[in-house]
Amino acid sequence: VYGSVATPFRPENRPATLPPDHTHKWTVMVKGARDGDVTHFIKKVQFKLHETYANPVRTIESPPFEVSETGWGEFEIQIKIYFIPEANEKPCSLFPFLTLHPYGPDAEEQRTNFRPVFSFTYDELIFSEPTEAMFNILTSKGSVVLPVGKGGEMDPFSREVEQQEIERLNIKLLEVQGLLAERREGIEEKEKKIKALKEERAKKLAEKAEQEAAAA
Ligand code: SLL
Repeated sequence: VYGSVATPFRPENRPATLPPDHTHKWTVMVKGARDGDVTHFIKKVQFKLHETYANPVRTIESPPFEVSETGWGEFEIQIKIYFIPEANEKPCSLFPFLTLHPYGPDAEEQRTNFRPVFSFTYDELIFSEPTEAMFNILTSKGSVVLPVGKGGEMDPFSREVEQQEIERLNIKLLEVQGLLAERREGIEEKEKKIKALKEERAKKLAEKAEQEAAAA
């Protein structure tokens, strides 16, 4: 699970030492689903922040794999996960967008009440041809499956949530297919009209040529 949580400062508890344009504090992180241990296969995590930050490349060698900062703007964070040497794997890159501002139907309420903004993604790392050492390390920890039931705000992902997402996607897919079919029909009709007009025009031209030939 990776992503960010950002909280706007309330005017009354802004740290006095903060640069005046910093509006939010935020944390970006990489962690196991439901806080499951990932240290048996992750060696370190590198976070590359926007270049407006001092020392934008932050390398975290032990959990929690996270970086906390304050700032004023949103940007894409470049994350690189380095695996244990036994894995013999290249680092894995992720590009979450640091989200500071709420959006959606509750945005206004969230903004007025200085609520934290969560932006997290669940993903699965697949090692398709692991070294034997890596295979043993991964399997000795038991198999990793998406949990059942509700998680927290930083980690809401579960099999139910995945199923709901699949259903939402299927409904939208059907909608798109319907729209496509409609469009296709429209195009076919127009093509028929074009064909008819072209035939009519060819006929008229032929008639005109005939009349001209007769007149000559
Ligand atoms: C934007 N393209 O214009 C983005 C850049 C950069 C945010 C956002 C730095 C804080 C500091 C900070 O918040 N950078 O001064 O250290 O919105």
